[in-house]
Amino acid sequence: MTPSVNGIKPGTVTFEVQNAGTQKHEMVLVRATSADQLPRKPDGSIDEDKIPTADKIGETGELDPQTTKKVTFTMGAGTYIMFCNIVTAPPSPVSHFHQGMHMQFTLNA
Ligand SMILES: [Cu+2]
Repeated sequence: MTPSVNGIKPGTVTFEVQNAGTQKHEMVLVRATSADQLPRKPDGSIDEDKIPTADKIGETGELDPQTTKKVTFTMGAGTYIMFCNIVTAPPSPVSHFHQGMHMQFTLNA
């Protein structure tokens, strides 16, 4: 993930999310102080049900390869983690989060 978040301010923020890869991805946005503190499932993905509702900002849903989606969220000042929470199907499930598909940024008022 390579977000362009420099210079954005709290308020209404629009992300143009591009899946430049060859498999499905998504972008989930939560308020959190670090990726390490997010609740995990045994498969290495994030247990989104355990994240407080107030900290869940939004998500794109699954994006097919080579597609783009615009999503708009209302965001206050704070630290955020964006991540892909897809786990590829068995027989060899791989958590994209566990593979490092996450990125932290901060919005300063
Ligand atoms: Cu992914």
